Amino acid sequence: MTKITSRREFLKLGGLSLVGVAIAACGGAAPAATSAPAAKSAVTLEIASKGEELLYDKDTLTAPAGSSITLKLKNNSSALQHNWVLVKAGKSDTVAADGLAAGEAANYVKEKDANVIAHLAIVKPGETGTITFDAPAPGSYPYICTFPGHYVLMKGTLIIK
Ligand code: CU1
Repeated sequence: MTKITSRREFLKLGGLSLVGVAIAACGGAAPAATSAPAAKSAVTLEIASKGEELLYDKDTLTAPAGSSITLKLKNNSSALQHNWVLVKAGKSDTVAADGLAAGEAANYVKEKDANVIAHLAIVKPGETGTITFDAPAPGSYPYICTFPGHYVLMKGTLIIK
């Protein structure tokens, strides 16, 4: 009787210790997963349209390399629609033309355009659009509004350094 009891006790303890091992394994994995990715510096860039003009209020924006950029575009117009499209150097004309061809349903940006680094959807009058993206490699990148007729005037440069 004593032996059987002790075997039961043994099995109980064994079972409990296995549960303990399983919990310890889970507990050990969780902190590693959360602490693994290096923290990126986050920057917020704010830009707005200039009243009823076809202009952004800033022609230059700057952000550090390796940062996570949150860009906010406030549309200050009461009637005009705008977007914000970050393009690869020297590709503004191409992106604007392709955006025009893509049309309103595509927010005037060609789908999966390899020349586009990041872009907002069309921002309606009085509204604010927000997008978060990883800073591209150090350099200068043009940003443009691809709404029909705006691109020629509505542009600027994002400097990553
Ligand atoms: Cu615009």
